[in-house]
Amino acid sequence: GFVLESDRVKLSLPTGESAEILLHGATVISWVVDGQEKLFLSEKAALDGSKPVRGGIPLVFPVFGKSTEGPTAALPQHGFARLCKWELLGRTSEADTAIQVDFGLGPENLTDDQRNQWPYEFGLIYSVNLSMSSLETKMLVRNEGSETFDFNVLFHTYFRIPDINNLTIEGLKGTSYKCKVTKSEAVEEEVELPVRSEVDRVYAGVPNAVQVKNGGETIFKVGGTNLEDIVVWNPWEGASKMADFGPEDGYKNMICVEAGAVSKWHSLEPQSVWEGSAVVNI
Ligand code: TA6
Repeated sequence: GFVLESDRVKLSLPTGESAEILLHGATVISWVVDGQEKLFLSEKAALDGSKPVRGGIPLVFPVFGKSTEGPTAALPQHGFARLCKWELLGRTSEADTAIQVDFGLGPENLTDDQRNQWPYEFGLIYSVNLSMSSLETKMLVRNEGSETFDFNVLFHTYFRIPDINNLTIEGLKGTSYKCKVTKSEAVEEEVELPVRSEVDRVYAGVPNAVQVKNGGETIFKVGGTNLEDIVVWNPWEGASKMADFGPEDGYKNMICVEAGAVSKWHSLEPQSVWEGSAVVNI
């Protein structure tokens, strides 16, 4: 099923799975499988468009983090995609086992300030595909201008998990990463990476799908196409310093495992298209 409300789209399958996407940021804020919510959404998250959503799957484009130089330096952290109201393009397919909805964003949807901050002619098409045991998010970036531009893309996915103290992440061993907490670089040594304190790492060039495990059992498998990097983030007790993070100990029930193209710039020539997708399997 497909229901359009004033500020969101609701998708559902006859077998009970569902997803909810706000037009604000085209942010997926809910994904339910087997009656269970799979995404973490802060109880203090602003859903009215006044700020990016703290939880769900905010979209990062055209810059990951905050640039201090270059063509994205004027943009706020993580760019504008998560701040804008997207256009609903419609449902592109619907069957008993899967349903897809597409959203679009271009310069016409930006404020004058945002257009001045990043003055390129671009077109984004964001597709969310709900199936019985997976959620696929796909971004198509088109350069509609006459100047080459550089960009990052990332699906900033907040997973809901039973307990951070039982969590491990498999699939990162041998991959080099940059750690923002310790401001260092290293190669991952752990087959199963535990998260028992604040973590904020960009793993560059992750070869295969990554598994998020609870007590040794895989609860999410994160794979994709053309998204070479994985960011792992948990703010730990630092969550209490974020005005929109709640409950205060909610960090115990979330982990961000974010598929993206962020460790280097992707360059897109005029009239070219780039496409990347992330698939999360239960
Ligand atoms: O993806 C990790 C990260 O870039 C962290 O450095 C952390 O700050 C987080 O995103 C949240 O950023 P936000 O701008 O949503 O507060």
